[in-house]
Amino acid sequence: MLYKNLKASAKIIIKAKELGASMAGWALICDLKKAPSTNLAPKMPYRRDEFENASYRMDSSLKLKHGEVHWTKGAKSVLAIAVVHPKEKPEMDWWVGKTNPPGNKELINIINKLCKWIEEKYGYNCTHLPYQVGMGGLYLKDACVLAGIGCVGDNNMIITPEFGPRIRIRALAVDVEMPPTGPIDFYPCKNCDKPCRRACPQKAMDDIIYLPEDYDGLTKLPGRTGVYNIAKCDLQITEDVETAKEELLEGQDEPKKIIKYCRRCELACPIGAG
Ligand code: B12
Repeated sequence: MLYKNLKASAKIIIKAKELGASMAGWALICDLKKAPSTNLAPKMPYRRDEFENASYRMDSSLKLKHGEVHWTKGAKSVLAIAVVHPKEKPEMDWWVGKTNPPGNKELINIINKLCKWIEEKYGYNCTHLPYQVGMGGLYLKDACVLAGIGCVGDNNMIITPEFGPRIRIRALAVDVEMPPTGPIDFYPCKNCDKPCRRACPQKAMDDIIYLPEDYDGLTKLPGRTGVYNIAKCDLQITEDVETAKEELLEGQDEPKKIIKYCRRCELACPIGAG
């Protein structure tokens, strides 16, 4: 069954790269249903009220509970794609008003084109998954691990062998089973002295705040060992919004507020930094 789609799965990965993806890989929905974030997120205590109506918007028609994933009807596999966000191109991540940052637009564009191509070439039902879990998306980092794109590093981000954590991710789902392309045997943080954790201005990775005994014995916890504190990290995100300054960007007539979200834990990682 899985073998049957081997050729198509490889060709779709090649096409994703032709369209601009830096990396791409397949994960099975049945594996994602058992993955750490899917199971831990609904049990996590912290969610700022604003999460529901601001950046953590929920689609009320989906009637999802906190942290719950909406599994697209009939979907069997997910293609996770990653686009590199190098340190030298910080603007890929900048938010000007509510306009999607250029990097996000690039990902959306690739997935849109890829969905069209897959449907025309193979006749599979293809769903462009939203970014927000509450809007019908899924936990993209777990998808990346299962798809072999990288591992969850000690900064709680996906670390890839080539680009380190400096990637952004998006995904599509298809209604056929594709052979999974991961996980891979890669974990570069073991002997690293963790500049990522020291770089955090909110000290969001200094203490263990999740324990396996509080989470049904789950050993794959935020920041790998339970150290990643969302509330503290989110304080920085809020501060970044509040302190955003007006700048005149190329091609614009007047200065606009640009939100440059903190990336210190990401940029401090030596993997793939060149
Ligand atoms: C909500 C959210 C946030 C929130 C809360 C973060 C959080 N961790 O919950 C806030 C606003 C604080 C945030 C911050 C950031 N985010 Co954010 N965020 C998301 C979002 C929408 C959902 C994440 C989520 O809720 N995860 C669920 C919680 C329960 O799990 P978790 O803390 O991530 O921990 C899990 C993993 O570590 C995993 N895990 C641990 N070990 C192992 C081992 C294995 C084998 C597996 C499978 C899994 C696994 O299990 C843990 C749960 O048990 C995703 C997009 C998406 N749809 O997935 C982007 C996303 C994760 N964020 C991203 C980024 C870039 C950031 C920031 C750098 C900010 C920025 N400049 O954009 C920081 C980095 C924070 C950090 N060090 O983790 C990228 C990550 C890219 C990458 N290389 O990993 C994503 C994928 C978005 C994208 N478009 O690419 N984010």
